[in-house]
Amino acid sequence: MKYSTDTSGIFTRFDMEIEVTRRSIRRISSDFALQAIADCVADGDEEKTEEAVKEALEQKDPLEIIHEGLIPGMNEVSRLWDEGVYFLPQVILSSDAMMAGIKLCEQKLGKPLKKKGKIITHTAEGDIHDIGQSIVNALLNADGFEVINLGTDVPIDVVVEACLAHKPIMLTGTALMTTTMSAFPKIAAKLKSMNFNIPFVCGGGAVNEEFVTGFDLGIWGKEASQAPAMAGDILEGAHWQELRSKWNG
Ligand code: B12
Repeated sequence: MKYSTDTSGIFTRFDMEIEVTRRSIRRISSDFALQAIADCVADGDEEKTEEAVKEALEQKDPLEIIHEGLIPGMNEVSRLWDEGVYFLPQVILSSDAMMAGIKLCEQKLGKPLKKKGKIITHTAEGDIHDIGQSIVNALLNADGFEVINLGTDVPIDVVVEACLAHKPIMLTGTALMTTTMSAFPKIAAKLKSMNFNIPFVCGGGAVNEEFVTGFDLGIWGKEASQAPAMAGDILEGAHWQELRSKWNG
C-alpha cells in the first residue's frame, strides 16, 4: 500500500492565519466597546456580537451602537470582500451578525430602524444561482436599505407585481444562465409600459454591459459591492439614465 508523504499541512498554525485576517480589520473606533462590536461583526461571530451589543446597551445609545459599531464593522467586511480577502461565507456570516446586533438595538429603541429606501432583489425566472444576489442583499442591508428579497426562480409577473406593490427605489436582478437572462428585458418593458421607470440593476455571470444597456431602465452591475453606492445615487436624485452613464461605459 502506498501512503501519501505530503506533510505540508501538518505544521500550519490556523490560529495564525486567522490573526492575519484579524490584523487587516482596520481600527474604526477609539471606544473599546464599539471597536469590540465592529470586530465581532467583521469576524462573523453572531453570538459574540450579541454579547458585545447587550453589554454596550447597558451604557450606550442603541443608535450609536448601530452607526458607530455594527455598520462600520460591516463596512470593513465590504472592503475586505472588494480586496479579495473575504469570501462569500464571511460576508453572509458578518451580515447575520450585524443584523442580530441591529435587532437587539431595535428592541431597546422600541421601534425598527428607519431605513434609507426599499430595494427589491431577485434571481431570474428559471435560475437558482443565488450567490451573487446573497452578496447584494448582505451589502444593501449593511448599508441601511430595506431589502425585499424575492428569492430565486422568480416569475416575471411576480417581480413586476412586487414593484407595483412596494414601490422600491431600485430593482435588482441576477442571472447566471444564458437561458434565464432574457427575463430582464421583459421585466423592464413591462415596468416601462406602466410608466414605472425605476432603475433596474442587472448582474450575474450571464449578463454583460452590452446586453443590459440594450434595454430601457437597465444598468449593468459588475460587482455586488456597487449596489449600495448605486442606491445612494438614486437617493440623491439620479434617474436610470444618469445611473447608466455614471456606472456603465
Ligand atoms: C455555484 C454554481 C452552481 C450551484 C448554485 C448554488 C447557488 N445557490 O447559487 C449549483 C450546483 C446548484 C448549480 C446548478 C446549476 N448550474 Co451552475 N454554476 C455554478 C458556478 C460554478 C458558480 C456560479 C457562482 O455562484 N459564481 C459566484 C457569484 C458570486 O457570481 P455572480 O452571481 O455572477 O455574482 C457576481 C457578479 O456577477 C455580480 N452580481 C451578481 N448579481 C448582481 C446584482 C447586482 C445588483 C450587482 C450590482 C452585481 C451583481 O456580483 C458578484 C461579484 O461581486 C458557475 C460557473 C462559473 N464559474 O460561473 C456554474 C454555472 C453558472 N452553472 C451552469 C449550469 C448549466 C447549471 C445547471 C443547469 C446544471 C444542471 N445541468 O443541473 C444548474 C442550474 C439549475 C438552475 N435552474 O438554476 C452554467 C450556466 C451556463 C450558461 N451560460 O447558461 C455555469 C456557467 C457552468 C458552466 N460553465 O456551464 N450551479
